[in-house]
Amino acid sequence: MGTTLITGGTVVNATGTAEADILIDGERIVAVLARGSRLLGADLASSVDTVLDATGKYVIPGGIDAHTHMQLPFGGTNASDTFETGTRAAAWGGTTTIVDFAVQRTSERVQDGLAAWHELAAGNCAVDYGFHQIVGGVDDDSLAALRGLADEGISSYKLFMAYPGVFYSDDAQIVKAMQVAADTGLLTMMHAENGPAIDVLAAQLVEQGKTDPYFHGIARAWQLEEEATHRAIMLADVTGAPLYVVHVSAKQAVAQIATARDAGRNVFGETCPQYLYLSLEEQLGASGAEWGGFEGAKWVCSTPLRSRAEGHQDSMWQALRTNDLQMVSTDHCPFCMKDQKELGRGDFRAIPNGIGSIEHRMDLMYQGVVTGGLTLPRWVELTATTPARMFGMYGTKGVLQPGADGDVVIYDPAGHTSIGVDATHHMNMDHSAWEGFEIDGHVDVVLSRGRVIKDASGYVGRKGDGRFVKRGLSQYLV
Ligand code: DUC
Ligand code: ZN
Ligand code: ZN
Repeated sequence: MGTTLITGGTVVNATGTAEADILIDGERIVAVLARGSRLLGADLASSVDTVLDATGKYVIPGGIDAHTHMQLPFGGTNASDTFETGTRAAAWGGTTTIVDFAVQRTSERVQDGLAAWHELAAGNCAVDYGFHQIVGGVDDDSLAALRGLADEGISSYKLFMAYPGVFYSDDAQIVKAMQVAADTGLLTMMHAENGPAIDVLAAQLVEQGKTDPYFHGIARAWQLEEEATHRAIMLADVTGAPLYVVHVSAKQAVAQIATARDAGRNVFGETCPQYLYLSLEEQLGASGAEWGGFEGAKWVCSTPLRSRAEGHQDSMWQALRTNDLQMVSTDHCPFCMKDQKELGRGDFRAIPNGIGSIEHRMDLMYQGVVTGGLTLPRWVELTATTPARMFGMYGTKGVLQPGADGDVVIYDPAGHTSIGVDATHHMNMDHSAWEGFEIDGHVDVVLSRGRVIKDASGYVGRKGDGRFVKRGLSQYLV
């Protein structure tokens, strides 16, 4: 692998920008050298093994997508990206670390779920990967297993207030799990939607013949996200556990998080590109058919897309600016239309929930910079630095500094990216929720631990390049 000099670019960290060159030796960054420094110049460029010219481009830490679901079992099928295909798509899109969710369901053992996830990922990933643990069945056995998770480098776990009978935890189970988290330093990630109420509303809609995908979003009303978010915050408060609310989509849920933070509570929230860009209205208007027809299944995810007229998307952008929300992950959970989403033809409840975006997150969020809503450092903070801090990887990941892994993206602001199946994306999906998006900016070169894995010729890495990241505790614990 040798030494690499990335020269001529604008280095962007969460702390600011600098005209600087980056020297990588083996897998690690060894120097970030202000341009004009006497250490630089012809000598250094001629003595390294590889020089990458980043003139006119941004040099940023590799993206960290802290919410992905490769092969997630859901609704009788599995998410369509394997660790091989999904992490390769990540590499194409400038994401060099993912944190995926190992799965435990009622009556299964956490240790077995985690071991199965290690087996699925090991030797198959194009980029580095870590795991959170889904705990879908809180009982004495899983609570005991939670206590050992941090030692295995799994410093966060997810509970669901939705999906009764599958992943759902009731309030008593949530309190017990949060007490363990408060004791051990685990970060509780919460799917905050009132599942029992949703299931009643969904059944009533289907009984009325309202079976199209559009009604998925109607059943999952914002009130049920707001209520669950508030309840999660209060349960976290009473147990002393820090809380991270995943895939926030309702402006009222953001307000709950903001109020909690203003009151000094250790509460955090992420949103996803789909809640910034896509809406119920598009889902409705997708095909011209009444209620949008089955085409709308492409946009079925949970939490659901929300009404643009109600201002949820604007509220997400604002919250990212004001730090009421701290991160953007994808919740990458792809399903094909054929044989997968189609399971829910005639009953939206059977449509597997999820959108695939792992390849597009860095580009989509760069649009925030293009439109002036985000600064360059905030772009990096939302997509790499805070994920590293939040999930115990900062220092080696999420920042360009000596000692950090050589996870680096050269991003061309003058480039252009066309998104979607027709533009040949690399996710294992037969459609795209993002078809037709035209993006200013382009991921030119991607390095993972010092090795170029994507350049102008395309993906040049290998399956198995990615390593398991044993994560430490969140930096946001107090
Ligand atoms: N929640 C997720 O985080 N991902 C997929 C489905 C869901 O409900
Ligand atoms: Zn969820
Ligand atoms: Zn998810």
